[in-house]
Amino acid sequence: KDPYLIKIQNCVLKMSEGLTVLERHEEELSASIVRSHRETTQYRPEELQALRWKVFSREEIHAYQSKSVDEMWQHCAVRLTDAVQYVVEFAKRIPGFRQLCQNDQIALLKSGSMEVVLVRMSRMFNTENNTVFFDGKFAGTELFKSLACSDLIAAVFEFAHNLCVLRLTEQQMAVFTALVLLNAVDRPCLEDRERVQRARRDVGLALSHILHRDNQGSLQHKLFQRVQELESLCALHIEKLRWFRQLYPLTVHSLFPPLYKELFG
Ligand code: CLR
Repeated sequence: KDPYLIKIQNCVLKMSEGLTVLERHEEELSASIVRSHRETTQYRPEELQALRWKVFSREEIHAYQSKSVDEMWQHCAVRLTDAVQYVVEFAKRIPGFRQLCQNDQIALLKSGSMEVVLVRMSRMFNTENNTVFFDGKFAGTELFKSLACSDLIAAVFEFAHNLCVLRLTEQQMAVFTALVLLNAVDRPCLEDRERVQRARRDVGLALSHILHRDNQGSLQHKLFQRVQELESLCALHIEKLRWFRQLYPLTVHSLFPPLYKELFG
């Protein structure tokens, strides 16, 4: 009965207990995020798979291309806002986001909601013909011609393509998008930065936990690279919006969805 041995044993016991408690916490957090993701995505992966044969015809593409610039912008702003609305619903169901004050929730959504829409876009992407599910059918970049921002469209499609080939599981996608949403900790306007930081750390741990459990630890680095691209894509989106607003102030003022203007305007 060596008292030291007993002490060491107790210590080891405590440590292993602590580890499982932490892991259990991560499992619970990811499970909750996955549930929120599933409840707030319009289409399940198998539904999207079944819709793949639906592509726009030449005539339909032509109809989109014949719209005026402001008409097409308004149309896309409405579609984009629909997608953003699902992301807002997703955010509200994430433990750690829910508990933040309203000011910080809005600050995070301003930078993160477009980023999450773009990550989610990769679920709707078909790499075989480089099309995305938009307005009920699969559309290529040419359909967006009358937006007159082909550089943004090309960059957004390339991003979706590069993310799509990583073949994330729905669980990985869910936790990754939660992390993207909580990522803006260096924004100056946050009231309770520490709380946001804590939430981000928890979700980050949950992500690396599931990636390692899936034996896909190498994905972590690839996902971080994608996060940097997201930031420049969103900056480009805001820049294009400024340009458009200068040309068509009234369209933005009276025809764009209020939520779109609140988040990006
Ligand atoms: C994202 C996934 C959604 C469906 C959807 C709807 C609108 C699409 C969006 C996706 C991706 C980004 C998109 C947008 C319409 C316009 C926008 C292609 C596919 C591009 C980036 C242009 C931004 C400028 C507009 C505000 C005019 O489930």
